[in-house]
Amino acid sequence: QYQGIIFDLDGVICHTDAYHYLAWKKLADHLGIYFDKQINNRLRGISRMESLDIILENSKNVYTDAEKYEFAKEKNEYYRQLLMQMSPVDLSADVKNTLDVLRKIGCKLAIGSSSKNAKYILERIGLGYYFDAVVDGNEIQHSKPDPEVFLLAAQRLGLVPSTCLVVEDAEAGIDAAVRGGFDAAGLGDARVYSLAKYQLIQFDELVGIVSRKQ
Ligand code: G16
Ligand code: MG
Repeated sequence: QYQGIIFDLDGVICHTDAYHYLAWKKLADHLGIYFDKQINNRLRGISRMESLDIILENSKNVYTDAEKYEFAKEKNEYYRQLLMQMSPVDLSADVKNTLDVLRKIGCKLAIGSSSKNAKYILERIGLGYYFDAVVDGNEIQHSKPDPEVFLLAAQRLGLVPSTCLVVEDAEAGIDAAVRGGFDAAGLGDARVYSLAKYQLIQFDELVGIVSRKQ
């Protein structure tokens, strides 16, 4: 079986992807830039500044780096206001039970997230001390599709990539996993992505997948 599982956070463990959308939408409205859910899907797993560049593709203006920094800060303030309202209720019973079962059958569990807010989110939903390793956007130089975040997570677990499974909702995240030498399971938006070895309709299907692996 897989020795370790590395989970993406936004869109996998909890639904902060919806909050990212609301916060970017508020910034885009403020700047008078068109933004919709389809554009938002391109931001999954991508860093904050890279996300901003994608949003600004629809702007006629050219902004300085200092202005872009302010916009990213503004978006993060909107986002943090939404995160403040999160509590353990925002962790579904399905996700929590599955994590507990995976741990019980001997898997090491880690988070590999591009987000600089990952530790705060984990605290809000009651998983502050739960994982064996948490690697987030504060610790990496290159965000997904670069494999850095997952390679560091595997290293922290003391495991090699071929013995770990990555669980992702973003194509960029599945690309990162495959480039790093990991098998990947796709959820939500990334479920139908061809590079995902497993397609998850429900989170608890992970238990079967992990136990079946030779
Ligand atoms: C997440 C989201 C991305 C977001 C990124 C950075 O990554 O999927 O949409 O842009 O983190 O977030 P922050 O602005 O909080 O640093 P992941 O890897 O957890 O899906
Ligand atoms: Mg994600």
